[in-house]
Amino acid sequence: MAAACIALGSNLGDRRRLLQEAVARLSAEAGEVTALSSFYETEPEGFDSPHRFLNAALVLETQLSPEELLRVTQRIERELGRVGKSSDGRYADRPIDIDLIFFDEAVIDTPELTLPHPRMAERLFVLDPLCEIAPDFHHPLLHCTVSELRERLSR
Ligand code: PH2
Ligand code: MG
Ligand code: MG
Repeated sequence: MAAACIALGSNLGDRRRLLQEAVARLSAEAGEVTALSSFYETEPEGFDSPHRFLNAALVLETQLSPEELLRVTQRIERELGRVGKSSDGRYADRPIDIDLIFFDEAVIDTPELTLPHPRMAERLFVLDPLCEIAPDFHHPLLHCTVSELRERLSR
């Protein structure tokens, strides 16, 4: 059994319902959701959009491998209306985004999957919710905890 930390975001449509539906599907199809953060209203970061995000994080206890979990999260994104990601590397509005942040202390770097998530340490919209539910989770490459990462980022 592994503990995965997952970040959720939505800035299109009924954001709260979409986040709740993503949580329900993850717990039905991928394992047991053992912690769920509050929902955080955030400004779009890294791109311009009038649509604010709701962001959240959860901890999932799972028997799946990281790659299997990725496939499940990508299928749930499609089922909840996410259309192809931007090919030019720019961010776009989306009804749902489900990102793997940690999978135990696994370090993975393949074309499909990078763990820990390579930009998590720069993102308050990931660190704030994660800090609420998993402050002591250890980053296997930065060798510090989520709450230490959160303290390094000033508002
Ligand atoms: N996700 C991004 C880029 N920018 N900004 C906010 N506030 N919340 C997000 O979830 C988010 C973002 C890429 O996935
Ligand atoms: Mg993302
Ligand atoms: Mg994503």
